[in-house]
Amino acid sequence: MRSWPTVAIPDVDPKYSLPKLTLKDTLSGTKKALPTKSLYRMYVCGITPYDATHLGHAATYLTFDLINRYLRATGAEVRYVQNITDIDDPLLERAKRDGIDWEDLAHSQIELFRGDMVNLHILPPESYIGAVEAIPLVTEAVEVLKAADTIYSVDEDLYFQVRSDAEFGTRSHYSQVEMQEIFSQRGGDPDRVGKKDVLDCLVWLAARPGEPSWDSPFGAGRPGWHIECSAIALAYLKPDPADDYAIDIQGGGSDLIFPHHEMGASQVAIMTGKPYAQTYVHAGMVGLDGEKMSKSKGNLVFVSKLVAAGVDPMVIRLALLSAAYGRNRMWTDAVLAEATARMARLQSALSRNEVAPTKECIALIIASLADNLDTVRALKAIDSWIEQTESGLTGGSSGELSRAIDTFLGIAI
Ligand code: 5CA
Ligand code: ZN
Repeated sequence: MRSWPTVAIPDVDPKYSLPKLTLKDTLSGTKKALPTKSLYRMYVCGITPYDATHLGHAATYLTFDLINRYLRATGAEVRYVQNITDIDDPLLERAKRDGIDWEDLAHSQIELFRGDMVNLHILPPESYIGAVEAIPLVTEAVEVLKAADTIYSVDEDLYFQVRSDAEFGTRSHYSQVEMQEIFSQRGGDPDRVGKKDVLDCLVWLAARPGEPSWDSPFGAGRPGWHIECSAIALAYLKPDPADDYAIDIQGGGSDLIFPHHEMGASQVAIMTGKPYAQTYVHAGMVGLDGEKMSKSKGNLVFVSKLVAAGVDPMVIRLALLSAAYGRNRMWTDAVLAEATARMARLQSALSRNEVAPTKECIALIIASLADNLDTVRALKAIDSWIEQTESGLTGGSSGELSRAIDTFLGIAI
């Protein structure tokens, strides 16, 4: 699938040293430093193309954009892969509900998403891969799992035996009862008769009447959800045999911790013999009016609607940066109003002939981001600099600060 155009990133002045990036790791529950490397491999779960792009999606991709920007600023290369779940039950259900062709729905939503990503200055993935185009990779991955004796069939459908991975369940930290509950809420089928373990997940769904299907060595059908991401990640990130992990960063929103990322990590562990990721990063959920923003609740605020209403995408970005990425938070009119005011003050301060010293502010932005993407602290540093400038302090370089804000926070002023 075509990715979207890239955004220029200003270089970092070598006088600023960049500490190692630490990120909260879902598996260990602690902050963990990424090792210094010249190439990082990052996989982030992409959209299921309907109801794109709501502010929850935007917040999640912005989180990984900050990681991408920081690692690139260290001089490293970031091999970034994202998928599109362009065939799955929820997409088919939505297309049916709205009386449109599922492929038309997917294509129009992917196009909308691309435009939103460009507007928000989110760096594109190197590989942007749809589930449909990845079907041969999925069937190859299923063959590998089959050879490892971890696949069985129920009628014509193929299941992955999750307990074949001794570490299954250790990454998401839920009890068996919780896992079963969440599994059934998020597309799983714990009650299917014939399964060996209630949590075993579908990797190949045999063709159903009236639904799209593709030929495969296992008969006509379509991919299961979790294997889609494991297969795409391994094929496009190409793990380095010298690494102790298949990839460096695996990410998405916290709604994917279980079952999606647990199942995927188990599949990758079987396929590679290694733990999936060095760090598992999850962005918190963005909600509206006290509720998680979700397609099923229908309480969505869309990036494209805000932009069409005249909101500057950089203000949306600033608003999303104003809270800690890992926490669940609400989108309110006040959040947007605060970001609009902050942006106006920042623009006005940066346009002065004389500005307060900028070096310390830039160093603070860098140190804050290195510390688990602490954007709240980074924005506080910018606010203090604005106050100093407004109070008449001089000696700084507005060009240097605006470039650093662009490089690290992705906000072009
Ligand atoms: N296609 C799958 C992943 S393989 C999927 O979850 N698609 S999605 O369209 O539902 O979500 C796309 C991304 O946005 C995922 O990383 C998901 O975790 C994240 N996301 C969904 N809703 C929210 C929300 N309310 N707040 C923050 N992130 C969200
Ligand atoms: Zn995924």
